[in-house]
Parts: sequence; C-alpha cells; structure tokens
Amino acid sequence: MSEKSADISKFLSYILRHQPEAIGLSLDKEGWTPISELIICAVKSGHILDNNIIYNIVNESVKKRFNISDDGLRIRAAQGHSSQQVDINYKEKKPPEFLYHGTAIRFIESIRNQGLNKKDRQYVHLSADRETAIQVGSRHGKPILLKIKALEMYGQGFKFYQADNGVWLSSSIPYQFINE
Ligand code: HQG
Repeated sequence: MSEKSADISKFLSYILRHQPEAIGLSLDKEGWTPISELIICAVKSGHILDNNIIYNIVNESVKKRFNISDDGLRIRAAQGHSSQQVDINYKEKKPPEFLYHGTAIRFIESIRNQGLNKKDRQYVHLSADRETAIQVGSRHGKPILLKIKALEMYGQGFKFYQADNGVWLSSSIPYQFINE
C-alpha cells in the first residue's frame, strides 16, 4: 500500500471505528454508513475522497478492515470499534481450541493481574494464527504472544464471535485461560 493509501486507510479506520462525529457522520448500529455521505462529510472537512479511492483502499486491505454492502452503497469497519453509535450483532461462534493475542511485554504484569481487557475497544481482539498476533503485539512495543484456551472458555460459557474478516472477538479473557 502506498504512503498516501495508508494515510487514507487510517483516516477511514478512525472515522468508521472511533469518531464518525469528527466529520459530522452517523453510523447505524451495525456500523454501516452510505459511501456517498462519507464522501460528502470527508470532503467538507478537507479530506480528498471519492468512490474509486474508497474501493481501492477496501480491496487493497490485506486485513479486510472494511466491508462494502452487497448493493455497493454502504461501508463499515469489520471490527475494532470504540464508537458508541455501533453495536454490531456479531454471530456467536465456537472457537478453535486455541486463539492467540499479541501484546507488549510491558503490559504483561497488568495482564497477569487483570486478564485481558477490551480497553478502548468493544472487544478483546484475538487471532487464529500466531504470526498475526505477534504483528498486532508489535504495534505496542516488544511483543509477547499469549495463547488463549478458547475452547475451554467456551465450554465454561464464555462467548466468542468472529468478524467478517476472520478476527475473533471476546469480551474479556481471565488470566487462568492464558498461557504465556
Ligand atoms: C492490552 C488492529 C494492560 C492489549 C489489530 C493491547 C487488532 C492490556 C492493548 C485490533 C490489558 C489494547 C486490536 C491489561 C489488554 N493490562 N494491557 N489488563 N488487557 N491489554 O489496539 O488487540 O490494524 O485496543 O494486549 O490487528 O492491540 O487497526 O488492541 O496490547 O485486530 O485493523 O491493551 O487492531 O487492527 O490495544 O488490536 P488495542 P489490539 P487494525
């Protein structure tokens, strides 16, 4: 992804996950907003955006960060929200035996005390593969990989969800289900 695309992708993530009101945009409960309105609000606030730019960013995203509706008219972020406007009705799903979470070594003491919390987002984010988890952890500093006993948690009544882009979500992970 070019430098410029990366900036636009970050802008879209910020608006569609966290602060739609920063450009006067509304999202529905499922996180959707009309692409036409996104473009109008973005342009009004000084960001160059059009249909082509949006479609390119969506298609270039290896992580499939954004979904386009079947009719091609609406867009949403697949996961990662903190906006109160959004409460996506993710489908519950039985997880594999283990899921992974990458974090920074500097957080580990606090995680030992509290387990994994969702922090500013609506869910704790987990991945099915170690590589992705390590990459996610590296965003915060020297990474450490945590192995989550997901199926055991599920067996004890904890709920798991999977976003359209494959990212696993759960409300919290008590430390007893975490292997360092
Ligand atoms: C940590 C990206 C101390 C947690 C990624 C993480 C992901 C604690 C940080 C998605 C803690 C929150 C989400 C505790 C959790 N004490 N630290 N008790 N509990 N933490 O960014 O999982 O590229 O909100 O380990 O790919 O890093 O943006 O979550 O380090 O899927 O599309 O608190 O964002 O996607 O950080 O990343 P974040 P995350 P995008």
